[in-house]
Amino acid sequence: MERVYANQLEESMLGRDVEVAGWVEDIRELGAIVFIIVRDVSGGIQVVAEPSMLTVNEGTKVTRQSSVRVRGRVQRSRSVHYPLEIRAEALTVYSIAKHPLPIDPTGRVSASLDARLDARALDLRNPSVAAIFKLRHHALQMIRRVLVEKGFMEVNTPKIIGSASEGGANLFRLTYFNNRQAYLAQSPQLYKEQLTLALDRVFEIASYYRAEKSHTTRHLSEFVSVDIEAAYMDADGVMRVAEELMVSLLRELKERCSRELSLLGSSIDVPSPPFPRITYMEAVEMLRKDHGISIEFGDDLSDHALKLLGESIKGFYFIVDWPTKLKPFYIHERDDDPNLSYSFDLQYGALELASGGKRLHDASRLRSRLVEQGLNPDDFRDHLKVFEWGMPPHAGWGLGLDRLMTVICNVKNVREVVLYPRDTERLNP
Ligand code: AMO
Repeated sequence: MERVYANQLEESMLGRDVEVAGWVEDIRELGAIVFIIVRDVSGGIQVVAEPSMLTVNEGTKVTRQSSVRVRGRVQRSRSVHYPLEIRAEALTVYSIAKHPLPIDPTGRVSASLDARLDARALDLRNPSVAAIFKLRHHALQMIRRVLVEKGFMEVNTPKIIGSASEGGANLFRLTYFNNRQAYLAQSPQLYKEQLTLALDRVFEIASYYRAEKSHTTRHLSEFVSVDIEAAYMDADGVMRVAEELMVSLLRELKERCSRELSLLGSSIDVPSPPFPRITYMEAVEMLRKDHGISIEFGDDLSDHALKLLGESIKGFYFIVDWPTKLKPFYIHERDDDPNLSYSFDLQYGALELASGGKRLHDASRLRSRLVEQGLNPDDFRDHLKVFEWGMPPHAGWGLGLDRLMTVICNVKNVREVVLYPRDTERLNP
């Protein structure tokens, strides 16, 4: 018999025999009959059974969260929550959930985030938690679709690398390779730039690794980044790609995932491009005038400063034209003022979602910039040689998918939107 999911149960099935499979969410024994709520990934189903069906063998009774299959006839129910129910003819118990369970996945008994992450597989039986990962799944599909439509080719670059891609800090070192230092990739930066030489527009969605010492609600040791790089585009061009991607993504998620969004209490507005753009200098001036904070030219904007900016500028906006010395060696300085660069961060309020810019494509300037930033050009030999093979001008960005998902899902901590987060405190499960 064909398996039916909870969200497929419909009037036309009245009187028909069907099979459902999932976990027991609730059991209510009312004398001669038992109501069992069986839940699957798509929703809950009410099952009416005989009390004897609850006993498995040698007197063991089925418990909440056990895995079951029910065969029975679809009938109308009196429940306000479940207009249709299944009158069980057979109930198979595949495995009994051993109580006490570490958390209650119905969410009736609340648990700390740590306790939930320790029991993540079970936590995902909570419909609100599952909603986050359904949204993430749809977001990934839509991001891929939009970028492919814009002519970007999906690529996979190495995650074990021989030279740092974002400078020396925060690198995870590997000692496996004979006499050679290897690292886990912090980003696909150098590879995605090299690929524009022939493939023109590329994108990659992958995990990256940073030995982040800061224990915040937005930093992880392993995070997923959506990266793009495009030949013959400048910073404005790739900022437009980011705007169009955000608009399409949010519009479609609102249309297709309204149930998940409302479960999470998320009511994000679809922004209309162009997003506001403020320069680093304007941000510094705003912070001085409105909040009395003085920031020296070339200093980074602190968490506190970004929080204040985020209170003034709601939603998505870009901070552009950062001081060159604040940005990595590959960022192109402005033609009219080399102290500033063609760079941007995409913000959502106080939260940095993405950063990017136009890149240097001239080999000798790239080499000098490495030296200026205290890096050894010899370590970048393989990268620098590509720039002598006819490198096109190019630009790109990296978008933190996990951070974006916190905005979409209306949650504060990035760990909520990652299945098995990794940070300085957490390596398991
Ligand atoms: P950047 O270092 O700013 O830029 O990273 C890009 C985006 O990735 C996300 N991110 C993180 N998310 C969670 N935990 C972390 N530890 C973490 N680190 C970064 C952020 C950030 O905005 N190569 C450049 C991008 C480019 O220029 O194309 C880069 O890696 O959302």
